[in-house]
Amino acid sequence: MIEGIKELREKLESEIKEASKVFVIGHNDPDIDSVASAVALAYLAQTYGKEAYVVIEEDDIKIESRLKAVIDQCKEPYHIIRKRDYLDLADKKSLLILTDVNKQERIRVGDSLDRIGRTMIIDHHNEGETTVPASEKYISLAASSASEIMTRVFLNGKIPIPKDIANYLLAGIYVDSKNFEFNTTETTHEMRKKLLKMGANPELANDFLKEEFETYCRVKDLVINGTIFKKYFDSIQAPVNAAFTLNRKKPKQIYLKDDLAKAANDLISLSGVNVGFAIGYVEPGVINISARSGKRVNVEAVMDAMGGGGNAQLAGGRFTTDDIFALENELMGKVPCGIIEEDQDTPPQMEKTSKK
Ligand SMILES: [Mn+2]
Repeated sequence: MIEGIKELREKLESEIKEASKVFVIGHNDPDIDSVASAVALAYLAQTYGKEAYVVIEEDDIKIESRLKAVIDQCKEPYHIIRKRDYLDLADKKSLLILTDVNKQERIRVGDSLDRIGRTMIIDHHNEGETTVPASEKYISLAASSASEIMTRVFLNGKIPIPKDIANYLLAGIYVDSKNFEFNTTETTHEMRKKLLKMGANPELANDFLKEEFETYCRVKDLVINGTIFKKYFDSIQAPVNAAFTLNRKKPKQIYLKDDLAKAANDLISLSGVNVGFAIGYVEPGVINISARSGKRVNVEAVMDAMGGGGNAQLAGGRFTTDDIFALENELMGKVPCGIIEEDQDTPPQMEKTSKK
């Protein structure tokens, strides 16, 4: 494990210079922190004279508008490519850098890691069983963001940061720290000041925060206006209360998959709700269901019966259909598949908490 920023900068320099090409990847469902730190790394590799690429394999529709604008602006100067290009271009002498992520299932090229020779990780998230084996890694849980780490790398190397990248890094810090409320240290503020002095635009960062607010409103609106409750009586057991959310006024409305996950989380946080489902189109003709439950319903069993999957408390599925109400009806019929019998002598299920 790399300990300090100076060592990180030196390892980056030597690893990049040794490599034939450099590929950078952030986590699935990109956010401004993963994108900003990734383009900053691609730029760093360019300054060392290396061919560098950022792999972003997301359908445009799943990316929010401001982030999409950033990705579009970065496409040419920082060589944003798709996974298939990575598969074409990568070789055994290539270096892959993971930024803002360290787990195999959270990156699009997780199944094709044998294509490259060496791997580096730069992250601010906990490691786990599926952390990608890396030649070098720097993981700082104290850092607000991968953007903060990358800002420090540039400053440590006295490498000038282009204005556009300074803008993105500042936005990455704003969003990941939720406007300096979370994981914020003196260093976070120091990096903010340095980026502002370099001419970074705080308005762009604010736009991203505004987008967070818009997402919040979109999700709350869906939950407030689209939720109905249904009780399931299971013989002598206490009733199971299920909540179903979908946009009943504009059923064809397209949502981000993440919106539905957030809505389902909201439902299960309501007192008295044992299981919650958020249902919405993620593209025309394709519906996503996000399911969450407490201890009385196994949503894996419910979603399994629907043709989806997951675990006992967090599950979901993707369905090709144009009839959201028919799908909801079918789902309502499948809820009993997951109701856990009270009087069985089975040990209580382990509560699985799952964080994005
Ligand atoms: Mn981050």
